[in-house]
Amino acid sequence: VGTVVSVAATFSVVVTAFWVMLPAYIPNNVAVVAGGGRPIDGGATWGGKRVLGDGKTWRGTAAGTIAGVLLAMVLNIVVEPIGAVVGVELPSFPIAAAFGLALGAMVGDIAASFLKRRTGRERGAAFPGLDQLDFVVGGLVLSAVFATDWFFDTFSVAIVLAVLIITPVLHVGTNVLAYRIGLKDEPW
Ligand code: CTP
Ligand code: K
Ligand code: MG
Repeated sequence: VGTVVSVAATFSVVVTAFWVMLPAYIPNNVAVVAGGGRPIDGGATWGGKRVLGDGKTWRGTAAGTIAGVLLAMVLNIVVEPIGAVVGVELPSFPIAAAFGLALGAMVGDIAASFLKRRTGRERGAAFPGLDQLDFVVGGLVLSAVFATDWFFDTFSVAIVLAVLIITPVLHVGTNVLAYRIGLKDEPW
C-alpha cells in the first residue's frame, strides 16, 4: 500500500511539474521559429564581445512571451477535463503567473546568452547545465515576483525538484528533435 501511495504521489508531482511549466517551455521554441530582425543588444559589444549576440532578438522575445501567455490561457480552459483524465488536481494560471513564466523563460535564456558571451562562447555554443535550466529558473523567479501568492500555493519543494529534474530531459529531447527536423542549427 505504501508503494502504491508513493507511486501515485510521485505521478501527481511529475504531472503537475510538467503542466505548470508548459507556459515556460513554449516561449524558447516559438522564438526559434519567430526570431529574427533587430537584436536586443543592437549590435553593442562589451569587453570586445557582443553583449548578447544576434541570437536574442526583440521579435523572438516578444513572440515567445506572447505564445507562452496564450498557451496558459488555453490551458486554463482545459484544466478541469485534463485534470480529470489524469486524476490530478492541476493548477490554472492567473495572467500575472502566465506572464511571469513566459517572460521569465525568455529573460533566463537572455541572461544565459549574456553569460555565454562573457565566458567567450560564440553564438550557438553550448553551455551544459545553463542551456537546460536557464529558462525554468527565469520562469520560476519571475512568476514568484509577479504572482507571489499563486507561486507559493502552487509550488511545493517536491514540485520544484521535479521541474529541475524533468526539464533537462525534455529540453535535450526537444532540441535534438528540432535539430533533426532542421529548425535549429545545433542540437542544444
Ligand atoms: N531567438 C530569438 N530571440 C530570443 C531567443 C531566441 O530570436 N530571445 C531565436 C534566434 O533566431 C536564435 C534561435 O532562436 O538564433 C535559437 O535560440 P538560442 O539557441 O537560444 O540562441 P543561439 O542562436 O544559440 O544564441 P546563444 O548562443 O546566444 O544562445
Ligand atoms: K539558449
Ligand atoms: Mg542555441
